[in-house]
Amino acid sequence: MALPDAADVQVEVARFEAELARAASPREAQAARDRFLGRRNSVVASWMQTIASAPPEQKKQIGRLANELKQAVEERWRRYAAGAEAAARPAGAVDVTLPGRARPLGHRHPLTVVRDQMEEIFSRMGFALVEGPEVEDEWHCFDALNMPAEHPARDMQDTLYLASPVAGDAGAPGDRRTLLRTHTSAMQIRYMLAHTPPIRIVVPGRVYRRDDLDLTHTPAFSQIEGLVVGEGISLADLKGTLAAFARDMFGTGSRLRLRPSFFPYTEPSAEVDISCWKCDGAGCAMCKRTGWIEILGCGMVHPAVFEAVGYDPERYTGFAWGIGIERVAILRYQVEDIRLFYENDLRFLEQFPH
Ligand code: 2NL
Repeated sequence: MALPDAADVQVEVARFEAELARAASPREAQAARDRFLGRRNSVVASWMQTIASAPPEQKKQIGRLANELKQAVEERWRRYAAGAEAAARPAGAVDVTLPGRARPLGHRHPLTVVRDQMEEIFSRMGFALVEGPEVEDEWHCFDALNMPAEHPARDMQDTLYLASPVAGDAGAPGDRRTLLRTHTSAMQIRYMLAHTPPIRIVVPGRVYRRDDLDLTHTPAFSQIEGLVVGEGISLADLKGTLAAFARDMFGTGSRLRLRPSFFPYTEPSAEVDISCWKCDGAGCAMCKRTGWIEILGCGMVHPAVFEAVGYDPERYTGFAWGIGIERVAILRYQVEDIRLFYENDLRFLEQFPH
């Protein structure tokens, strides 16, 4: 074969275009492409072969021309294939072979994960899940919970009062100023007013305190409270219930410790520590070298609370507890600033199992 020169590139490209134009089917077009670009017996391949017999000073030039032809033919082929694909598709038709547009997949907030897990544990133990209003009145939030008018928790310094009273809530005597609930206990009062024992409920939800934002405080946070009322319910039932919860929530090796405390609505009252899940009680940074982590407050329901809802305190006893959801999440995930949970920065939120 004669050695190709620059003019031959134009000639061959024109010939390829003509063959594509003549092709009556995709198969014929592909055959034309193979005649120009194929590994064996194609135009480009035969040009490459001439390099071997060419004079040394021309080898480089022929190689360049072969490459130029190859690229020009490939470019024509890409254009032809795109056009053929578009022509085969009716105007306005959707190309169902296109990959879908990926949508970012959302996930639960870490506080929701913790809350869901606690709800699930208690619901498996037979507790009913109850939710109530965040706007409450002083009677349900304080009076009924053995916190009379002069109780310090009712102070404007601690509680967020609303301007207007809620109209016509029957059954609640006394002062009717409205407020943002400071604990979900107000809902347990509503539940007891509407039901007779036995009662086994957990009440999750957002609660409000008049606090400024800092590392450990927010004016709105969430908790889960529990309430059991029946005949013959004892402190042993309280401890057994919370121990079973701790083993499920924090690991089978969890041990429980009750320290005497005080709440107006329980007597006796206790703070509950669980053995540190990091060092198993040996003492580490997580538990501040004590081996124990304070996790919730609890107690036996105060007789005054039963009187407020019309239960006979001689007949019924019960226990209650309250656990902070943020507190558990902070301890579990070792988060140093509670505000991170509310800023909704995905770089923070995506770090946790969801
Ligand atoms: C805490 C722990 C607690 C309760 C909440 C309660 C509810 C009713 C009656 C009696 Cl209706 N008690 N809830 C009891 C003990 C502790 O919360 O650390 N609170 C500040």
